[in-house]
Amino acid sequence: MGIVNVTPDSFSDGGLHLDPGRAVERGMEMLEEGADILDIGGESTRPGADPVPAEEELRRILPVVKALRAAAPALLSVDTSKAEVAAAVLDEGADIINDIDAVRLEPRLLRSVAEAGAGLILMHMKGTPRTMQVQPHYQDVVAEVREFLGQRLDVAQAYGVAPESIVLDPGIGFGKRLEDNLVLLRSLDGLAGLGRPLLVGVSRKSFIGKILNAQPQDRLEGTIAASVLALAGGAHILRVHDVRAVKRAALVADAILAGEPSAPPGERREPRYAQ
Ligand code: HH2
Repeated sequence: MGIVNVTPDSFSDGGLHLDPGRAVERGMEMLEEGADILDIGGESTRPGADPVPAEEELRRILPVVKALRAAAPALLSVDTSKAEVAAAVLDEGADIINDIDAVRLEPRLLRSVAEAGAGLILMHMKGTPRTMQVQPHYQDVVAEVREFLGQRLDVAQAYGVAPESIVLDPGIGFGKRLEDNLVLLRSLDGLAGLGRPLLVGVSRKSFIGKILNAQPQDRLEGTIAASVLALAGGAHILRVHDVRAVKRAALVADAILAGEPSAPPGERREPRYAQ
């Protein structure tokens, strides 16, 4: 999954794709690099980020969703927690809603997803982007994340979202200390019992910066290491900025894990969980 942030303030690529033309260009480039899904976002979720009103979020992303829908047969995901935004992008043909809030604030978002027969990503976060890094603390981070995601999975299904449309995400970097992120990445099998595919987003995140003492633009090797280990641990979807590099690493990792080479970039293949 390639990240297209149409924001002025995202932590690693803020402002780069705020112009809709640039965002579409980068999305198309990521598809050529081997992305199977594009995740389009109009609000930064970095720690301490200010919320963006729905109108502004839509102003940023709608032209991008429309243009990519017209130009590309790829799966389009939209990173939003707002029901109004989700309804509007689903009307424009978006395939997936990626909600970092796991639909705690706006459960009516679930009705739109269910009606559209769309995909849904439910992510674990402790608190909100504003508060999440203020002294997060867990007794047992894997158990807490598993319980939270299990509950949100039940709620989504109660609203009529088909279980096979749902992907779960431990929310690396969202209300977690360095050690919590490391434990989660080491223990993805602890979430396998929920029976849904896992998405993992480590790309350029600050836990890598802390280990390497490196700025976001200088975290590629760390991103690749964490992504490959996530794959080996059972992740099905990797959400990344650097599609070309991670895709190539993932193809080699996948071939080792599966015992046979998988399709190179550009050739679509069935997701592993569908086989
Ligand atoms: N991480 C970010 C945003 N959305 N969605 C899911 N499902 N999982 C993630 O790990 C995740 C996410 C943060 O990364 P980025 O989009 O690069 O930064 P920003 O939120 O500052 O735009």
